[in-house]
Amino acid sequence: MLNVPVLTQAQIDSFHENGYVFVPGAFSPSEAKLLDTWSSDLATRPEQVGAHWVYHEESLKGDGKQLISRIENMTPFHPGMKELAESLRASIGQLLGEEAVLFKDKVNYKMPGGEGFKPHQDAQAGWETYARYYINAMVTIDEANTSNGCLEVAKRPEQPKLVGNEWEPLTIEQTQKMDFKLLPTKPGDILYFDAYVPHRSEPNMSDTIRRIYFATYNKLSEGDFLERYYADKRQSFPPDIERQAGKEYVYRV
Ligand SMILES: O=C(O)CCC(=O)C(=O)O
Ligand SMILES: [Fe+2]
Repeated sequence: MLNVPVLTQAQIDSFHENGYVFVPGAFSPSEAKLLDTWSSDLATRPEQVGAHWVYHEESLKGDGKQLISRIENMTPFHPGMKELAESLRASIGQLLGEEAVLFKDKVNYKMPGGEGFKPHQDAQAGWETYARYYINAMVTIDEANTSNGCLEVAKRPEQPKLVGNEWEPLTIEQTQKMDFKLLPTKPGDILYFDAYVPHRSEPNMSDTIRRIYFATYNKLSEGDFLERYYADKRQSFPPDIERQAGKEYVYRV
């Protein structure tokens, strides 16, 4: 069983001031080990239509290796991952000031040779079509550091709003005044951040895997969008095994 993290008032206040709050060691080493086991289990399961969604990428190391870049839509298929998403819901509710509901969940595997992420706000990925506001819980599975592409976070606009366009990363002009800070993290650490916090990360050119779990929640009072979100995404950016030959699918944000 995973513990249910509970935030202090100081952590809640800090989140409201900055749009994010970092909670080191929120899960114990033995809980972090469970997340490691569950993510490895998912990565070795056969890929099937109608199960969790697996996306691949070609290694940047030039060896032609096909890597798992991420696995999404896990909670209906994996009781452990469902428990993880559920265990974070209460603390997200503390930050939202009301009951939270899961919007989407994924593990970014960022294997050796895995690509980084261009600077963006998560809400740029079309999220405003569904609810008005979201908070992510980012749980570190493997140590993330400067050599394997840990997250980097910049200050968000005072009011939560988009500073860039939907469906494209932030531009050089939009990021030139931003100060991205490296956030090396350890297994079991949680970063809570809202959908307007600019962030990015470097590719992983090291020899160690860097898996991080991301679960995104919105206010239950705005609606439960998980099924609709994945139904829409299945049309525009389906998992690799559901893709039509000859059709091009482009990852946008
Ligand atoms: O895994 C990372 O380094 C960042 C991922 C991210 O920002 C995203 O998936 O939206
Ligand atoms: Fe992101």
